[in-house]
Amino acid sequence: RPIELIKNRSDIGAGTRGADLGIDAMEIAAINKGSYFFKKYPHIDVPTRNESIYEIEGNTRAKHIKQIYQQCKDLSSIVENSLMGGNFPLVFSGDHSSAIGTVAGIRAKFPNKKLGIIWIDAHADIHSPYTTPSGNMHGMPIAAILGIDNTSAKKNDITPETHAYWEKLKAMVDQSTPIRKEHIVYFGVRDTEEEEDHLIDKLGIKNFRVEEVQKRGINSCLEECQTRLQDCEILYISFDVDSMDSDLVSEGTGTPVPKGFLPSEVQEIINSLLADKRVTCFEIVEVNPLLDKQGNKMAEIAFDILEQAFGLSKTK
Ligand code: DIR
Ligand code: MN
Ligand code: MN
Ligand code: MN
Repeated sequence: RPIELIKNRSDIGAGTRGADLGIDAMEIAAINKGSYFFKKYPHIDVPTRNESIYEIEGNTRAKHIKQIYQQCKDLSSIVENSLMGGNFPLVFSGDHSSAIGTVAGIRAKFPNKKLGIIWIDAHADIHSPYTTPSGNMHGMPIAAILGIDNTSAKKNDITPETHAYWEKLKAMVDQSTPIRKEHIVYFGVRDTEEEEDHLIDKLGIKNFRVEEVQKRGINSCLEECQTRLQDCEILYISFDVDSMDSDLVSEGTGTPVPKGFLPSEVQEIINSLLADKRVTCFEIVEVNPLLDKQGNKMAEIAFDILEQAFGLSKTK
């Protein structure tokens, strides 16, 4: 399938501004390397609603939820159309709340196929407005995708508007063939809150921790991942760059976390996963050049990973 680039420049789901600039930072990294990666493939720009950052936000437990809903809806139809056209959508997003839209688009095109999700991230992103410590919606996509919200662990009061939009966000993801909790696999999650730990435990979601991957070896972990996802007909990979070790990637991301993967480890994981023909869509998120302590290093590292994963062949 031919690769189609989708540029979704939105950062309103993160706590710090600037992840929307990550996409252009990666393109600049490519140009500086003399790579034609971004010229080689067709691209679509998703219109952004970042201007809502100037509005007073009443949804303090789900900041910018109205605009994020619309952003995800637009991204969803663009991903759906890309898949309709027989393409492989390679999605560049700002903050990770976008994944609700991406998965909604995949579900819209393939409502009856069993979907597996591989989430490479320092964070579990399984909060809801009821449990979030920050109100930042990039910490919530997995909960929306699974249609769960852990109201039993509820500690936040939310406004009726937040409630209504949260329900709409969950409903955006077609659940005719429900996405199964055992078909979500984390790699590198190491910075979670208690409510998230409870939920991950309760649902039994597998997390390949950094130390496990390093001790057991990448291949053994990937084999287990394969077994866990063997019933799936299609796969989506979501790559949050904060999965990598913050000390090695110059903190060019909104919520850097130490003790993460080396870029080379992430590369090996992604390359092996992409060899699986069931992979239908890939997304990269959370590159924030404004926070980079070493020029544009995070974007350069992220681009190198993508180029090695996708750049060598015209199709995926
Ligand atoms: C934290 C941080 N769990 C929160 N989450 C991040 O605010 O929900 N997710 N950074 O990407
Ligand atoms: Mn353009
Ligand atoms: Mn994330
Ligand atoms: Mn993260």
